[in-house]
Order: sequence, then C-alpha cells, then structure tokens
Amino acid sequence: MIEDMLRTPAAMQDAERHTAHNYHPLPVVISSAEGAWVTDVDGRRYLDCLAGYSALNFGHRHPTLIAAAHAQLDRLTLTSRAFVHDQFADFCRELAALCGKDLVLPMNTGAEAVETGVKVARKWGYQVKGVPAGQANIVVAEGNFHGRTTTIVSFSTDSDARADFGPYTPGFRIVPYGDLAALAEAIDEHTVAVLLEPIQGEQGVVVPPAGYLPGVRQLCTDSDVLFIADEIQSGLGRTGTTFACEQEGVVPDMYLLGKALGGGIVPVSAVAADADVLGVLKPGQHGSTFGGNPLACAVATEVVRLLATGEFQRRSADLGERLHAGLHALIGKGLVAVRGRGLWAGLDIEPALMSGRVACERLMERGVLAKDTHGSTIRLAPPLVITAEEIDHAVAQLAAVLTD
Ligand code: IF1
Repeated sequence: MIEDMLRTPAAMQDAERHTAHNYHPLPVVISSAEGAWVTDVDGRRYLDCLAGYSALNFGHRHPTLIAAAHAQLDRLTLTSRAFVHDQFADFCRELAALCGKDLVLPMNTGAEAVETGVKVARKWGYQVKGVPAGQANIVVAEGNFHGRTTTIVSFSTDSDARADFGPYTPGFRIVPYGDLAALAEAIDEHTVAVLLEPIQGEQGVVVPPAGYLPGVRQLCTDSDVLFIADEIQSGLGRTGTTFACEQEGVVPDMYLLGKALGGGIVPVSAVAADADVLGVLKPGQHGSTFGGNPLACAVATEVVRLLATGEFQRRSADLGERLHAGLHALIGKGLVAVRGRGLWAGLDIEPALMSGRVACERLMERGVLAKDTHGSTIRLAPPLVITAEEIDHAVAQLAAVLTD
C-alpha cells in the first residue's frame, strides 16, 4: 500500500479517504477526454482501451450525442413515467425497430435490465407457459456476469461477487458455458428462460463454440423457454454486428441492453421483446423513477440512429481484424491466448511473466489504459472510433510491456 500511496496522485488519495474501497483503480486521475483519448490532471494523454467497459462505444463525448444532451438539458430532463414526454415515442419505436421486436421497456442500469428480464420471464412462465406458481427456474452459465444485485449475484459463480451477500435468491440453475448437452439436461417443464451473455465479458471475452448459440436457440424454441441474451456489454456494435447474437445468425426472445445505449453520457438500459412476452406486465407491476427519462431518451435515440447507419459495426469488424492480427502475432511472445470478436479482445498473458494488473499498470505508464479481468487476463475494448494507427500503437505498447 505504501508504494501505491507514494505513486497515487494527490486527487486520488483525497478521494480514497472518502469512499468505500469497492474498486482498486489504476493510479490515474482523468480530467478530460475526447474520442478514444483521455487526459489526466497533469495533462498526460492515454489511449482508452477500456471505453467504460463498452459504455463508450462511440468514443468520449461524441459530438452528435453531446449536442443531443445539451439540447435536451435546456428543455426537459425528467417527468417520471406518471406522464409522457416528447422524446419517449421516438426512443421506443426506433430501439424496437433496431432490435426487430414489438416492445421496449426502458430502465437505467444493466443490472436493472437483467432484473427486469428475470421478472418478466417468471411472470410469462406463470401466466403464459403455465408453470405452477413459485416453481419457475432460469438456467444461467458458469462464469456469468450480469450485474451486482443480490438476486443476480445469487447465480454468480464468482466468489468475490457473491460471497457474504446471502441469503440468496432461489430459482436458478447453473450449467457450463458452451455445453449444449448440459443445458438440455438442465431444462425441464418449469424452466422459463435461459439467460446468457452471447460472449462472456468479465470471464475474459469468452466466445462460445461455433453452433452453441444456434443450439441454445433451438433448445429454447423446442422447450417453450425464453432465450434471454444479455447484450449489455457485447451489443451495440462492439463485436462487429449490432448484436453479438448476429455473429451466429441467432435472434433471442429478449435482448437486455445497456452501457453504450446511453452514449457514455447517461445511464440507459432497456429490455426489448415481442408483445407476447413484455405484454405480461400491467401498470403498477414494474417501473423506475428515471427509466425512460427525457434526457436518456434524447441521447439514446441518437445512439440508435448512429447504429442504424452500420458505420460503427463496420469499423468494429474491419479494425477488429487488425487488432486481432496484431495480438495473435504476440502469441508465444508473452501472450498464451487471444479471444474475442471485432474491437473486443481477451488476452491471456503468460502467468509467469506478470499478472493482468501489473500489465495494465505498465500499459498505463506507456499511455494506454486497459483493465485486467482475472489472474493474467486483460481485456481490450477501445471506443469504436479508434483509428488503425491507434490500434497499431496500442499493440506496440503491449508488445513492449510483454518483453520489457
Ligand atoms: C462493475 C464487470 C464488465 C455486464 C453484463 C450486466 C451488467 C454488466 C454483461 C450490469 C456490467 C460492468 C459492471 C462494473 C464493471 C463491468 C464489468 F467487470 F463487472 F464484469 F464489463 F465486465 N451484464 N459490467 O458486463 O450492468 O448494472 O453495471 O450497468 O460492477 O465493476 P450495470
């Protein structure tokens, strides 16, 4: 801790005196940002290869999104859903169209979207599928990360995320990720949903075996079970398509969206599904004070319009090939594995070389910001506005860290 305090900027030491220590941030204090770059309080610039865990897909302060926020701030910021506002219809209609679904239910955080998905699946199970009251189960995957509420951590397999937060919410079954036979075994007549990340982010950007997502889709269709895709981190252009499920030609029954939906400006999340699913909710049965607020809708509608052009998906696909080619060239030179899709990569560093945390500290010293997940794994998820030259620069800095 002493060396940390010595190296920790004064502004950070001050903050740490007044906050719970539920994070161990890198010793950098950011004061401004634009596009793929952030600047710290001493004027040093860093290439942001975390992008707010994919909440900054469009870069820091995208001009179209900032303009939408400024305009709305000068008009109307909050009504609650007790009334309607003039930004609401465009947001719901355009996001539903992007998802190819009938309806959208706006919330704020990703965890709220996940909780909404769980509640809707259970109610659908009782009222539509005919599961006996209180008997619904939902199947999830080992290595999942869906948020930090007590219900969500109830089905986490990560001891840090779960320990000492009991008693836990029942009604969840855990199967190995990528294992269709285990999934088929876990589904029974009381199963109402399968909840999965199409690519597991926190687990280290784990891409399931080819055919897995289509297999999940088929199993859910055959068993009258809802396929809920948590696209909160993998969605909205990150993998080179609008949704990661598209990589395998799969359409889930329910999309859970968040992070980049708010443009890196305001928390915006949403559940998108057809009327036979989201239609089970009646007034008074679910809601949120800020869900679907005017500022959120104004920004998120512009996010949907940016995605509707396909520009960011193409950038992620094309530049993702450059990123992965550069990273694969480092296998055997400090990296033991590279995973991912588009501008999203999980890298396993040779454990004997260094931990993921040390690698990120050394990358920071070289002007690149990234985040470790577990052990010697780090993830790279730059804003989708990054350039080819910036990708080459980030890979070169990583190569130097691995061989220093
Ligand atoms: C933290 C992790 C990433 C998510 C998926 C739902 C949520 C998340 C697939 C909940 C959130 C965030 C949470 C943040 C760090 C980050 C994270 F390391 F925690 F696991 F990205 F990998 N589904 N992920 O990735 O969304 O409620 O946070 O808006 O808690 O430390 P949220």
